[in-house]
Order: sequence, then C-alpha cells, then structure tokens
Amino acid sequence: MPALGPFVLYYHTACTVFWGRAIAPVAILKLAGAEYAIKPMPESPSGAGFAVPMVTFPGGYTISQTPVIVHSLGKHFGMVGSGDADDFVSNQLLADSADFLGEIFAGKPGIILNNYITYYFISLTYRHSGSYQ
Ligand SMILES: N[C@@H](CCC(=O)N[C@@H](CS)C(=O)NCC(=O)O)C(=O)O
Repeated sequence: MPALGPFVLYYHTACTVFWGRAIAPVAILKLAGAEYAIKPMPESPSGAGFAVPMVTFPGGYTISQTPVIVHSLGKHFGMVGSGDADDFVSNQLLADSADFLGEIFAGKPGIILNNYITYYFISLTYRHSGSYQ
C-alpha cells in the first residue's frame, strides 16, 4: 500500500451541512485510514474541475468528477482488485452509480430507483459468486 499522506477534499460547506457527492470519497479515505482534510469549495484550486467534489492527492494534483475520484482513490489504496476485469468492471459500476445518482436528483419515481437497487443486488451477487466477472 502506498504511503498515506494528507489528502484534501473540497465540497460545499466542507461537508458540515450535508455530504452529497462527497460521501463515497470520504468513506474511502476513512476506510483506508488516510490523513485528510475537508475544505469548502471556494478554497479549491482554480481550474481543477468544474464542480465539487474535488480531491487533491498527496502528489499535489487535483481531480474532480466523483466516479473518477472514487476509482482513482480505489486504485491508490489497492481497493479495485487486480487485472483488467476488476479495473474495467469497477469503472462500469461507477458509471452505473453516476446514472443512479442522476435519477435520484431528477426526482425519478421509486420504481425506477428500486430497479437500480435490484440491479445492484443481482450484479454484485453474481460477480461476487464468480458467475461472471
Ligand atoms: N459530474 C460531477 C457533478 C458534480 C456536481 O454537480 N456537483 C454539485 C454538488 S453535488 C455542484 O457543485 N454543482 C455546482 C454548484 O452547486 O455550484 C460529479 O459526478 O462529480
């Protein structure tokens, strides 16, 4: 595992009022036991992304786009498994999650949201059982 360093996550109100899209990056940082700080959006590096969340890595570079942040943190901490299949499938699941979040924010009916939850259940169950990668 790479050396843990000070990550900086930028989000509205520095996550003091709500977690929003920052919840998954924060969960990964916590799970990894990383050192991190959370700062409000106005303190984010100019031009590093269109919207928050953004994360500055210990290497000094900053990225935005939640699925990319999650995948990058996952790779950094060795949480995406090994090999192309794990890498590519985890990317697909992140894209699914971005769609899911979009449907929630769009106020789509519960039946559609339930379909996503059923899909996740089936997909993760089959993948975990090795029925398909
Ligand atoms: N595709 C981006 C969307 C980011 C996004 O829309 N962030 C919201 C907060 S959750 C935002 O900051 N919107 C612009 C604003 O409120 O000024 C992602 O997945 O991170």
